Amino acid sequence: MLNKLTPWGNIIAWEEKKNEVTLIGENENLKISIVSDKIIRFHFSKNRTWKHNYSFAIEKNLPTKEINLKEDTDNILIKTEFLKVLIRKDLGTIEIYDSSNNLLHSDYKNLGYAKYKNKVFSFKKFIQEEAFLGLGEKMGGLNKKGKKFINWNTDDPHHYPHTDPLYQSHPFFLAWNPNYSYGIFFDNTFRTYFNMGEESSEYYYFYADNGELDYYFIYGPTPKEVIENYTYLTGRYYMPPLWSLGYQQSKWGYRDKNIVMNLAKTFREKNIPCDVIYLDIDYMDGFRVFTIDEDKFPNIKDMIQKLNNIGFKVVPIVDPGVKKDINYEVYKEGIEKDCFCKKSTGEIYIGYVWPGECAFPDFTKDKVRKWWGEKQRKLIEIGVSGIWNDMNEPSSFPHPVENFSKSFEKNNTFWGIFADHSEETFYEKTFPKDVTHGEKEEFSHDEIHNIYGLLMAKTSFEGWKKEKPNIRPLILTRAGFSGIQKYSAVWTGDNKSWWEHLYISLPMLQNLGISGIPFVGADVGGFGLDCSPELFARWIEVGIFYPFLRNHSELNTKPQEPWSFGKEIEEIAKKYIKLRYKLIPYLYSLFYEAKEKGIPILRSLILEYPDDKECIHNDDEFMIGPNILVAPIYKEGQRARTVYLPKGKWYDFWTLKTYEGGDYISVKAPLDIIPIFIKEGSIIPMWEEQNYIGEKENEILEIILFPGKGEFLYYEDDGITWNYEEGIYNLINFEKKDETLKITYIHRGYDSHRKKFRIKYINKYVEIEDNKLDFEIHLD
Ligand code: MIG
Repeated sequence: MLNKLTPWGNIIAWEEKKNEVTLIGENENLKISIVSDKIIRFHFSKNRTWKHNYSFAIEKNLPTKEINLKEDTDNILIKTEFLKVLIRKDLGTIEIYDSSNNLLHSDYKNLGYAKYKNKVFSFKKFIQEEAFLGLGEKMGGLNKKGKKFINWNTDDPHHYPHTDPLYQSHPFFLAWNPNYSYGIFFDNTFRTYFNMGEESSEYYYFYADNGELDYYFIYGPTPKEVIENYTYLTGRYYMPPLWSLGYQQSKWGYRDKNIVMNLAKTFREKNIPCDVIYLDIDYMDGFRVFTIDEDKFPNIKDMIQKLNNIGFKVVPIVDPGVKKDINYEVYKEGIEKDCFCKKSTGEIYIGYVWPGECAFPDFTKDKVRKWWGEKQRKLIEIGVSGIWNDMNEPSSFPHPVENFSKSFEKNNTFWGIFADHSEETFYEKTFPKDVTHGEKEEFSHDEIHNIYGLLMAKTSFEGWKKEKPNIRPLILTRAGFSGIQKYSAVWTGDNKSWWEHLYISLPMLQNLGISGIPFVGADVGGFGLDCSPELFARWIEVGIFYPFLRNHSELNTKPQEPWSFGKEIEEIAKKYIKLRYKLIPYLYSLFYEAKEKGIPILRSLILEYPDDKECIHNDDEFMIGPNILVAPIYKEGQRARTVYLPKGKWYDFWTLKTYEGGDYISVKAPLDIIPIFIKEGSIIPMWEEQNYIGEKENEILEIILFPGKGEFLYYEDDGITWNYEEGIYNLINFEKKDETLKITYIHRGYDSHRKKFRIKYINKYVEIEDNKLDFEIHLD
């Protein structure tokens, strides 16, 4: 195949203008700009022009730095504080070195940029790439080396080990070895392909079906710094509303008011904490978006008010498909205002989703985003606290859904077409190829497809902000693209109640985190099929560590609420959900780090121990922040497991037994125990248990200390408003030396309910009033 490609050729000349170097190649040109001393952009022309001088993922104007360039007979050399980019004139090969002249990254021969018809390629030579991480939401383990992937947002409910693609596209990977990490963000929204050594042991490559070769080389050297730099480009998540860190309950089939009210009452009667109840498509009138089925949900505003009164928030689903029904206001308006996607012939594209024939909003248009945002008012007025965006790949069936679901139930054949990826299959479950987007039909669906979900989530978020400027929403989305984290939380779609899917959530969420998305979760208990009692117990044990914690399941599956599996499992679920609520101050502080630096809450061990190879191989463990290591049980009947503990001392969370890390240990795990280990020197802020956020004033913040030295940055704000953006928050640094604890306000802007710290250290409590600014206490 390689010989079919046209390389960009040798370099003939170069010119520099406004912090941008243009290298004139034999066949194409390359613009290089320096975003920072660690981020370099390479943007190649296509047919000697650059049409794609915009980005859907990077929404800010990137500053560029002055370029330090030197030329000799053979090479062009560009230097930043940390990097040297060397371009060989004869072949156009790009090599990147660190400041001590170690080769970090290199093009493969002259194929750093090559073209074949509309496709643009970049081939890279294997240097020391021992692992590839990131790439968003993919099946398979943590390390993507030796595998290949396609990015084309797809509603595929199977999630088999080889299923690809799924709902999200993140053309970003992090290349790791024990000495350094770097990342590449390929800023191209067309179908993109990543072959990470599946074809060759000499090279790996990525390409796109169309668009331009525009990518950013992102240096670490640590994995965390790569993520920080990547999210500097694509953006970071805001502080989530505090209640969204609570337990959330959902099911397709909560189909009337009584069911919902009884559900809420049961949580409170059983004293099982819960903050959110979801309304799936059942609440709508004939699946018409922004309507309510008044028969099943009479006076829904009152229902939501009653739920709010007992501590529940309500989040409804919003799908993009608008039922084709001229008597239906949203459809009528959409037609009048020219809001729907069209075919190249100019007629409105009609597909099939739950409501039957549907038109789909074109979120690339400003006026459509504004219109759809305003439509949300209807939901906001009845008192919802967030918006759940589904089907936004966009998913659209080629024939009516009734037929579709029948054939699906019978033999699954329809979905099977995704087993092979011939060109046509890409369009079987979404818009056809000839749909266009944009004010002047300037975009093909091929270009917009992967960002449809991103634009919808942006619309939901921005629409919300206009309607309720000072209340943070929970926006949840199934589809997304790089940068989705600016707007939304992400759940991993239609998994099944399989042990394999409990396992797969572990590397999948780690890689989503590495891809810049901190607020992630999989449906606890599994969406499709019936969950067994044991599987539910094991899933909730790990689920309380998912940043986004939601139990959700499909219509007509067996009940999956925490009490549906008998008393023993109910007690286990209760114990763990309560533990989740105790950990919320810790989790919320980690969200501050995510907001500031993009560092995920749920972390691959490699983020904390970047030079420890063993961490790459143990993707069935993860860390929550820097202190808590979780080693889930994900096999039926399993009552013990081996755990890899990185170097240092560790404490068993349950028994406080000490372990020396840097080795594998074996631990028992009876049904009600998930192995959890705490790093020496850890400082973990906790609240007392509560049934929902805000039930208690939390006047006491417990600070749990473990022997050894450590530090933790604690964050707090009102958990509701955007006032933190004006400095209304507190940041408190806890620093533990061997026998002293130093407490320092880094920022004091919020008058919290907290009156005391209760320091817990080896079975001893010390209570201190929080009325002095900085102080140090002696623990002995
Ligand atoms: O075609 O709204 O992933 O969470 O319950 C199925 C019904 C549509 C898919 C979502 C799932 C949701 C379901 N939806």
